[in-house]
Amino acid sequence: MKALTFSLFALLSIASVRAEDITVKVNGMVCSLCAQGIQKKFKAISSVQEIKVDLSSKLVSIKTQNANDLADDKIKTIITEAGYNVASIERK
Ligand SMILES: [Cu+2]
Repeated sequence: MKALTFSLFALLSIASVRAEDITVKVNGMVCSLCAQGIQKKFKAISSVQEIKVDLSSKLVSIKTQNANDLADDKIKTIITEAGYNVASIERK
């Protein structure tokens, strides 16, 4: 029983420190300047390890250091203040 409890604890610890991939679908991005502006805003956040913007699929891919580093609300605020709209947010 002790061993099981320990394994569960170990698993949970790993889960909480693992990197997270967030895919945000953004409406309104039309050119590379839009993409660069969004990239810049997310690069300024210390927990963001990688940020990629794909204009043709309208997807912004963000990799954070830990799961839950970047809340949906925060993502929506950044995108909305930059002048675009969040269509969906997916995490894995
Ligand atoms: Cu643009």
